[in-house]
Amino acid sequence: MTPDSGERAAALLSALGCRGPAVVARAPGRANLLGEHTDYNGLPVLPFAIERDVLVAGCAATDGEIAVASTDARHPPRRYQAAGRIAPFPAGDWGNYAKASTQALLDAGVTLPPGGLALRVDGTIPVAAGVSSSSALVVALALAQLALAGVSLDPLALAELLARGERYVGVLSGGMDQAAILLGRPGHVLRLDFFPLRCRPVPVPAEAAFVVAHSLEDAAKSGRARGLYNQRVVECRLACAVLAERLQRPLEHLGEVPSGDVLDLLPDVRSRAEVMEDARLTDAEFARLVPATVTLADPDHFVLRRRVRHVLGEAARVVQAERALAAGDLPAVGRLLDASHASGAVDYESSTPAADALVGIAREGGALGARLMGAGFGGAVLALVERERTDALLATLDDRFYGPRGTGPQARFVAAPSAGASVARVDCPEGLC
Ligand code: NG1
Repeated sequence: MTPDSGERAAALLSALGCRGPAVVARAPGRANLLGEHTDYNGLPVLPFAIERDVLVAGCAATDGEIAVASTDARHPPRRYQAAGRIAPFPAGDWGNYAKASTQALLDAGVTLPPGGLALRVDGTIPVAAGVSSSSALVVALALAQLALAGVSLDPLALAELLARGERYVGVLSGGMDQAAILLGRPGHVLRLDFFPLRCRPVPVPAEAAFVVAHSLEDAAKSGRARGLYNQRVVECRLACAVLAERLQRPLEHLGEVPSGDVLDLLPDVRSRAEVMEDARLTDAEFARLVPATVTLADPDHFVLRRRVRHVLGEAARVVQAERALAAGDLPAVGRLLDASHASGAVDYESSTPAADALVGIAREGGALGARLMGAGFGGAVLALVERERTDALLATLDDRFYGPRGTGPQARFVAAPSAGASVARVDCPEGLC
């Protein structure tokens, strides 16, 4: 728990008015030093948990339903039954994140209390900013439900379970966020590898500091960003299928592509019919890679070569950054951040003019490197800066980016690598039991 979270937890418990034992779960947001759009390709990332968090207080109910409420007025109360296949609320409804967490636990065979649960949420993570407020919500809700069910799961297994579970909301997400949130460690970034999930904490040199700066354009997965993100995921899957055909070997994801120059084997832009022919896919095989139920930005236009160039280059940058951190070479890490941003902007087309401008200002303001973080299409930039130059960087961002746009300092903050999620039992909230 952070210093302010005790008070926030007390307020949540008081609003719930639990008459028996209660729990409080905390899940932080995450930043990502390097490794964007690599996780779902089975390639590594270097994220860290931040101090901003989601708290969920909960206790048993008696009406047989899960009731979820939030201190955020944009998130009205929601109720649902926790049994079988839970039908989603309309797309974009915040309650689907709660249903996603419950469905994941049911799918894993967890038995939830039959009388239902009352859950109340409070968060300090900026929403739709690429710092994983949605995954923090899913993780905190899952930890609260598990604790109320008296079940504890291994964090790696839980991270994989919730990564799959979050796809309930219609996004083909990878596993970086849930793992970073559950496994975060103060003073460290996490080298995560996937399929299966593995985690290696990497110490961050003491003189390094990180600034998260919002581009002032939301990257809402409940809106436009969902189709753009899903499009990138299926483009990678289709590129992988084309490579499997060209190399005449089975490939499940781009992480299995043998080293060497494979880019020349890929066409750049393909229609659905062309890519099916290139990869010799049947309708059923295409539907497995590109499920008809997910929203895409453009279902008949797939960019292949440039997407793979970003993904493979980004994975190499993660490996180089881990080495540079171990050597204490922060300027080298900064250069890798800059290269990541350029690759995301040009090859992955996931940046925006506002994010490009913010990255440029951050560098001119003394950052060693800066890049758009998370899925992109809006959201926040991460800047790496020498600790002693942090205030100067913040002042430059305020003067040159936020001031002219009429926004105060709330849009940017210093993010320290912090502890991962936790859950505590409160045996007698406010002496009510
Ligand atoms: P954000 O920006 O937190 O939505 C998304 C995915 C990650 C990863 C990054 C891109 C979800 C929940 N998370 O992160 O798995 O693929 O984009 O690196 O969709």
